[in-house]
Amino acid sequence: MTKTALITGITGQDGAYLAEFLIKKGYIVHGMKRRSSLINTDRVDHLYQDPHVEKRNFILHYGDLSDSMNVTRIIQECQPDEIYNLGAMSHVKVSFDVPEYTANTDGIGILRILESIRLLGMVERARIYQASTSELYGLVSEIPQNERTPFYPRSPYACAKLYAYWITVNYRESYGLHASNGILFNHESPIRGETFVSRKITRALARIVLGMQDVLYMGNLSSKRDWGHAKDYVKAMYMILQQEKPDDYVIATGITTEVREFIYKAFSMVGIDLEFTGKEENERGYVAKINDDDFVNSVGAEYLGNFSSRISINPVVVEIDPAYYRPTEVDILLGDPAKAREKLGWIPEYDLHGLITDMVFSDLQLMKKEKYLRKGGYLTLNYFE
Ligand code: NAP
Ligand code: G4F
Repeated sequence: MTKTALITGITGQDGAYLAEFLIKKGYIVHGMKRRSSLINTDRVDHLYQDPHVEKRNFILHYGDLSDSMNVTRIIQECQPDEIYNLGAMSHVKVSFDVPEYTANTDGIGILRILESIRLLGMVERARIYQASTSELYGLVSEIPQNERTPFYPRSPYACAKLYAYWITVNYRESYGLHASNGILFNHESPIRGETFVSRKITRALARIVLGMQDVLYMGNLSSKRDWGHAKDYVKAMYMILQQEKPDDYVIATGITTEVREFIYKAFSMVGIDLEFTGKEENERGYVAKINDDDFVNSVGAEYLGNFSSRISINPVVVEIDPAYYRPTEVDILLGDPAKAREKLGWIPEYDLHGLITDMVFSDLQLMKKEKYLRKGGYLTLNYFE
């Protein structure tokens, strides 16, 4: 029997990888996409099928998690066996700017899905995945964090996700819905949004070595995150919904790394040794050494001369801009994925080195293309914050 899945947030990082993964498994995938003034389906364009094709396995519907009737109608039309609720205003810093919108989408969005399932009499049919987050742990009460660690949210985003977590548990306990939370720690990829820290770093690194940017401006370099690869994490989402009983799972690598260290590792991929001096707002990262062979092999011989001469004048490539600090910070996240390993059999394929390699080389390729287009006189987009 062909299964049908509905993914909210299909145009996002996880939505795109999950759609690809489920289609390979033979699913018919429906996705909710928002209307935007510019087309925003870049991440899923390779899955797009012309609406005139018969028996499509990838179908997009206009929708928004803040619109109850729209959510109910889409579910009624698709009759999904599995619903993955990935749609969210997912940027923690931005949630301080748009707290009410964040609460509506990230908090109440899942309630609209859960209620629709009840109203449509689909309790026995549809399984539901809620994209919960390690941000719930916030001001952590223990290290590492597992499924029993208390929550202490530190942002409007995390507060909204706290409601979403508990309403998912409540509908499971009240009405017997097959509804589960994946408490996912940070996961990144070459298609990560440009303003999350990992992608901001790998994009800036590529631009700096190619001579398109001088300095990377950062916020808090000392916070620590448990970073994995999004490709591994969407597999966990699928595995969670294949379990006979619904439950909640931590998905993480079990290793935590400072933002500063992430930057150091990314630059070392292209033969650049960084050193950091100074404290807090006066901290700077500068190029201490260029390993020419590694630079040439990874970036290209034609870029070495220009980069070396720029660095000889000013070696500083990382500076602090307090505008990127958050009103309340989450200092350390480190997940314990033992339950997922034992019950789901989930084991990630990528480690941090593999993740950073994937991102750095993808952004180098992307920026070389941009540079080439600019040289040819074509307009390219910036994607800055
Ligand atoms: P993302 O790249 O920011 O994608 C978010 C998706 O949600 C996009 O498709 C976005 O549409 C959509 N969306 C935003 N507001 C919406 C609304 N009002 N109605 C319907 N859709 C809406 O996020 P991600 O990294 O893929 O994360 C997926 C989910 O996992 C999110 O819920 C996030 O909070 C959660 N999560 C992420 C991580 C992580 O490290 N990546 C960790 C834990 C949990 P547009 O493309 O139109 O903006
Ligand atoms: O990459 P970030 O913006 O991710 P954050 O805040 O951890 O949230 C992400 O992971 C959560 C899971 O734990 C998801 F639920 C959420 O949706 C999102 O995907 O920031 C990571 C760290 C923070 O401590 C931040 O203060 O990096 C620090 N940071 C330092 N400088 C910066 C910057 N973050 C960003 N975005 N930009 C900076 O310039």
